[in-house]
Amino acid sequence: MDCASTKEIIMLDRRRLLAGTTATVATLGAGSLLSSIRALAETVTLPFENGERPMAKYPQKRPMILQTSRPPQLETPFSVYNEGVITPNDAFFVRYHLADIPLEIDPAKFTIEVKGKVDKPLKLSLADLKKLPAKEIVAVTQCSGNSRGFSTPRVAGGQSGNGAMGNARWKGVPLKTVLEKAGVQSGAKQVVFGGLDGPVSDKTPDFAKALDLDHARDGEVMLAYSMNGTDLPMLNGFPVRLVVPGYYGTYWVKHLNEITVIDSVYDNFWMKTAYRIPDNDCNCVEPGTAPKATVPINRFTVRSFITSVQDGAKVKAGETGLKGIAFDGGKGIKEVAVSIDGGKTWLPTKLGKNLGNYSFREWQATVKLPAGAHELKVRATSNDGKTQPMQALWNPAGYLRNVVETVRVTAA
Ligand SMILES: Nc1nc2c(c(=O)[nH]1)N[C@H]1C(S)=C(S)[C@@H](COP(=O)(O)O)O[C@H]1N2
Ligand SMILES: [Mo]
Repeated sequence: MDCASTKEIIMLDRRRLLAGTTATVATLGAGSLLSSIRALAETVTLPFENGERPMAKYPQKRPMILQTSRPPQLETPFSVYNEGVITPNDAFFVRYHLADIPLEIDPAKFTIEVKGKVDKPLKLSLADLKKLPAKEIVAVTQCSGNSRGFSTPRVAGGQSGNGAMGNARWKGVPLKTVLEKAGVQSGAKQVVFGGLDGPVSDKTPDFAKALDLDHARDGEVMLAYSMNGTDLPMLNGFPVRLVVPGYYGTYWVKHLNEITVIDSVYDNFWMKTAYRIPDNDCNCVEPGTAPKATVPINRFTVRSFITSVQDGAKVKAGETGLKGIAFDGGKGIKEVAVSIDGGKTWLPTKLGKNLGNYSFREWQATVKLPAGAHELKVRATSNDGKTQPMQALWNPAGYLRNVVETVRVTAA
């Protein structure tokens, strides 16, 4: 997508908007990317208290669940995960922290600065970046707050359902290559990443995240300029974002334009105060209590979902096919089991094609459901033997939710 086509999409949407079939989001100014937003008459109800959300249509997106409009936060309707293991770009969730997001970016003028403790500071254009050897990886990104709405007791923060995750094929340049080009100086400890978006008020801390130098140079962390074979959608970080396989979305800095090598541990608000988890084996605490010590959130815990049937559904008694997805923080999925009796007994499932350890892995099973009510459960185990708890673990920010999921159905 180039700049012109972004505008086309905006104009297209505005034309539809002027057609006046739906209500508009009145608080947003005219003439911007955001003015093309349409709040739709349709709503969805996420399965927790105060779960009702409007659907909204944003540029380059199909109707999505609107969490907030300033900044834009869109959740993927859960049925999308049943379409396939790759999440389509137009259904990929959107999360921002700061309302001043880029509305138009000229890819011909866009540059990424590499600076700080390097021998040779760089200013890379998009064309420069695309000349470097590229790599592809299929990887999930998931917001730390994915599924937070289910936290019991409830916690502050965006009340997301399970749709703040997505799996895409990313193409770009390993960060390692770029750091080697700049020449990291001895004594360097971390690399800090900043994007084009910023706070509306100068009291709000700008969004930036850091990775340890070894992690930044692992050859997997990459500067991605392509998502599922095409340019990144504007709202997912056009033209370049950081891809940090296996790590929570907070590190996947969008509209990445600043890479700074530092010789200390970065301690801005987003590293030192926000996005931290209890520093213990379960990264959890007794519900309602505070952890003694915390560490920055890092790798995903192992999760799995049933996607082919929704909670509360009526199904035909007898043989039924079940299907879903599983993923973890990068070891890969060893097995997925399902239960049709609320977790008393477990049945094996067949895993789908392996797209790599960072991807969603499809699973399928055929089960026999006698007439009556059933509690279906799904539980994944990763290649390092980690599995999902039967009872949800709790932490004050509602992160890392990976309880065994339950889908109640009635067979008749
Ligand atoms: N520039 C920028 N990058 C960002 C953020 C942001 O607010 N600004 N949010 C992060 C968070 S918390 C998440 S979960 C992911 C979401 O990526 P997506 O919007 O492409 O789904 O982007 C990350 N990168
Ligand atoms: Mo996030």
